[in-house]
Amino acid sequence: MSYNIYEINEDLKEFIPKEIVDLQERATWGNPKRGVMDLPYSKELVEEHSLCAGCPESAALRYILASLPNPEDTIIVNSTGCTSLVFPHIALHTVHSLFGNQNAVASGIKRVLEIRFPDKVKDVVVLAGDGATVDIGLDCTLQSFFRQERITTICFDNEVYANTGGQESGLTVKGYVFKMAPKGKQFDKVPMWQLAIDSGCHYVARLTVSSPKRVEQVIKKAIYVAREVGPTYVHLYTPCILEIGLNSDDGLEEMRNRDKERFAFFEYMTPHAEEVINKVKEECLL
Ligand SMILES: Cc1ncc(C[n+]2csc(CCOP(=O)(O)OP(=O)(O)O)c2C)c(N)n1
Ligand code: SF4
Ligand SMILES: [Mg+2]
Repeated sequence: MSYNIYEINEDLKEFIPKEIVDLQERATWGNPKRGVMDLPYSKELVEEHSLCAGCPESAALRYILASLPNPEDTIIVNSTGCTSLVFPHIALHTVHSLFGNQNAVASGIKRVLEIRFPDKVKDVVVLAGDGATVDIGLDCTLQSFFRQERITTICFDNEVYANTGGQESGLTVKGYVFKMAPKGKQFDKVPMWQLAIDSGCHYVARLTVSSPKRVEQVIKKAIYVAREVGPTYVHLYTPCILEIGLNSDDGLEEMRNRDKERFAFFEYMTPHAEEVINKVKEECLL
């Protein structure tokens, strides 16, 4: 669906599903200044989901979708995991790839779109869990960085394979025990944000999703830099409240606690990325 090519015929409006009419009339299509401040007032690109009540992944998804500068021309590539439960409910182009392959699929899509639509900006954004991004998909993730693909990769790090019932991942904290990892993690958490820097990403950020505005800023920077320069990587802490034994209203406090330690806000950018970010700031798009 595109803001520019999509228009509801007034004569047929009464027969069009309300969801579609709402999107046309109250979504923030075509406004590059859209952001999380629009959430209370405009039509969201996701309204329903089947994640656990209070799951921080759902908040992360809302903030990310509200922050995309160009949603009508954005393609989201997803992988299997809890996040994938949300994708059928998103009013955007999405591709569900085989678990772990998401960065390879996104690379292909980005390249084809550049050939097919040379005069249009098409953003390709990968959204996947820690198991998909770092464990099973690490090869495809890093290779896309090495090749300097102009895509943004966002990792939802809940430090566990949540969707399959609680196996440890490379991003699980040392010593943590899960339902299906009873012996406890034997080695330290893999610092994926550092691997991303070492592998050629031009913008890298690590944060929790406790602050919607901060998530917005990071997502916009990552997307603008990916457009102009090369691969960008955003590492979000989205705790699995179910697996760490928290209640549905405890997610925010858990993230605020981690803001002070292993998920303290961290940002890296190359000089070229900084130039792009400064230009975007001058245009008041950040
Ligand atoms: C090729 C392949 N291998 C394994 C699986 C099984 N599988 C589905 S979801 C999942 C774990 C997902 O973990 P993560 O990426 O961390 O996402 P989360 O569910 O924690 O959000 C696994 C191993 C699969 N669907 N496909
Ligand atoms: S299992 Fe964990 S990560 Fe998955 S939806 Fe529930 S709380 Fe969220
Ligand atoms: Mg996970």
